[in-house]
Amino acid sequence: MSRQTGIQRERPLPETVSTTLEHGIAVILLDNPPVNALGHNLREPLFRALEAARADDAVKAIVIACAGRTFIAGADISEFGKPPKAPSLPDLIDLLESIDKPTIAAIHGTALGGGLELALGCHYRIADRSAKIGLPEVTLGLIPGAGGTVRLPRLVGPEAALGIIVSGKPIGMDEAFSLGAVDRIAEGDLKGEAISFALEKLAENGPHHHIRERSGKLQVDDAAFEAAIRQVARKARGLTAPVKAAESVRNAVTMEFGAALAREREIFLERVASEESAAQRHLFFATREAAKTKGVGRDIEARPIARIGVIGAGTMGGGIAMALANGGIPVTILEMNDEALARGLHQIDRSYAGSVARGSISEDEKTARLARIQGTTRYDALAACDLVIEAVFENMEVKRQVFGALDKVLKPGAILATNTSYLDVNEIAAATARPQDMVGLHFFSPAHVMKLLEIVRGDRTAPDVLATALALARRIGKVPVVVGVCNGFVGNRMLAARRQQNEALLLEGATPAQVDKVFTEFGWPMGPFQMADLSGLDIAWNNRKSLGQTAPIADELCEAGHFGQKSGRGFYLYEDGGRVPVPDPSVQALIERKATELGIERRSIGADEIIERTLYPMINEGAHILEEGIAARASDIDVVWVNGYGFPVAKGGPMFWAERFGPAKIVERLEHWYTQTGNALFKPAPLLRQLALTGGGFAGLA
Ligand code: T1G
Repeated sequence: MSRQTGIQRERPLPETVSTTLEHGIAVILLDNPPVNALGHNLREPLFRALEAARADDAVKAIVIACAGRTFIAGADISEFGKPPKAPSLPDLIDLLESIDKPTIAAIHGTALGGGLELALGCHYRIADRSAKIGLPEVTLGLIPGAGGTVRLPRLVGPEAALGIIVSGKPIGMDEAFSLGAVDRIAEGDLKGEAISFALEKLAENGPHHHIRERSGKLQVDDAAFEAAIRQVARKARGLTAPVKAAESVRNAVTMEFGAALAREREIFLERVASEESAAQRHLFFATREAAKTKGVGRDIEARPIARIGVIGAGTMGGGIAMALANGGIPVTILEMNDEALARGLHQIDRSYAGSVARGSISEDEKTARLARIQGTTRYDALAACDLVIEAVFENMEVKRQVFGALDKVLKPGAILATNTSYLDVNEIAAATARPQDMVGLHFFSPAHVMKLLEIVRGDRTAPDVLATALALARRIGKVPVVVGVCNGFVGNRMLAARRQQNEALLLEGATPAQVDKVFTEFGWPMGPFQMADLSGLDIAWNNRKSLGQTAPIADELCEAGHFGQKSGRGFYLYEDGGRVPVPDPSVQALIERKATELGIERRSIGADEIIERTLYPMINEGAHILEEGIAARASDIDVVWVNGYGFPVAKGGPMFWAERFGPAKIVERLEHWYTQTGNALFKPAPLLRQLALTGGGFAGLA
């Protein structure tokens, strides 16, 4: 530390930046694997390299390029929330904009977040045809913090910039080039073409304009632009970042460049400090950690998967077949008879027709996906499959029969998977002579939409079977979490804990609509009763019956054939086959009658009590799941709940949310409700007690 300057001087950083001079062009190469994140270890040497290139008369132009699989994938997310180190990214871009020599960003892989912002600090951008560019900050609860919301509107126009920024989705080169975000598409050697491009620009003899000097594209149709911004708020589902990002894009249009930039930075720093962004940053890393599982290192090779069989063309089987076909995988779907098969294939066709009608896929894409799905009623038609996923009725005997039959027809090395949502995978595996080739692949309804895939590791599941399941999840765009065998695995086991209290709350005085309102205000897309109606009350009913458990209200609804949306009534009424839940007076009467029969006095119940009696038992069950090693990390539980059950991303998942106020508070409230209700559900898990005593947290457990 030099006392005069007060700037921290640390031990020399590994060389992540090197400069070569070719034909008077300084090529500054960044090399900070795995994704050239702009951490301090890259910013500092890059700053020095740019200063040197600016000062060096031999340098006529500058190309910034990256080694490895991608251009800069953004700021280093792991640095957020820590004390900032100079130079910052805005410092770097200010330096870039102080350089009059042509500066060119040579983009391959992805230029995301701060990586694109740095490229926007250059005069020009050249990119590989396969490259993608984007500003995904909103997916981290942030907004671009180094000029993205101010420079991109000047380059591509405010409307296009707004779309790119609030969606957080990267765009490809055709779109980027047509918008003017990149100046040239490289068809071969990117670095070579970037140098030729620089020489071309030099030959044009300037001037070279930085984006900050360009305002030609800032004209907007005010009414249309304001309408687009209002639409952002409607679509944000309560998340703050997209709304703030839209506000910052508007500033780029209405304010002077410097003022808009300063305001963007203020909003960015507010977002960095927010709980919402902390939660979403937690989920970024948690999702990547969840894909790592003990005993399945990079050295374990996945088995090749060219064709997949699906058994059952019902709601789950059909959705799974679509998820696979959407991922480019040929599928053979088996049903017991032609009629059931025709019904299943018709449902798939209807679903794709709906996507075409909504414009989410083209007619050609529909045809291509349908062409990948073949139907059969014969088991031997599955003989060529590398993997078969069973999605039949949730009954152990039926499952064992199916796997017994599969064991006879499938080739050696084929993988057998069950989509059971709670049954014992080891018991199913025992129905075959190859339990090592058995795994649970638990999809969530609708399977072609929901992101989560619970990969259930049986006692005998081979490591390469797990590696294959993880690779398959990536291939079809699912978020995998590897879990152990227990009833309901991670998600449904915790859901059962919440569901048990749901009924108790209704009997003691709450209404389905009141409970659901508390949940939607908490940030869930829908409440537990509406969700139960959507997924079908009969699934949980069959599970309860198989476990000898009861739920007085839901059981009576099911006995009456009221299974939820699919039968037009459940906890709510759904008129004319619609999806809008309408409170049903007969359900309220049923609840009150049951309460009387059970001698339960009804009273008014507040929102805090609803939250404590539903989410705390879930967290408690989560602690038991960690104790038993069913989940490897608390963050895995968060990934399950956010991607499979709609737990609000702004809260980061149940275990991350619990961490905000700590195990001690949870234990204290659990004990309160245990005293009140005598229900073992509220008995604090030993792990929770231990953390409450030691002051530790879930994050430190892994
Ligand atoms: N910071 C830190 N680590 C990162 C990172 C980042 N930006 N991006 C990836 N990693 C790590 C990741 O955790 C994993 O680590 C490894 O790299 C490989 O990633 C000021 C505010 C680029 C599309 O949001 O979307 O810039 O698990 O498994 O599937 O305005 O990574 O191996 O230990 O995901 O090939 C904005 C985030 C930041 C992009 C590659 N940028 N990254 O996907 O690999 S905010 C982003 C991605 C910002 C400025 C602001 C993807 C990828 P590990 P991976 P992949």
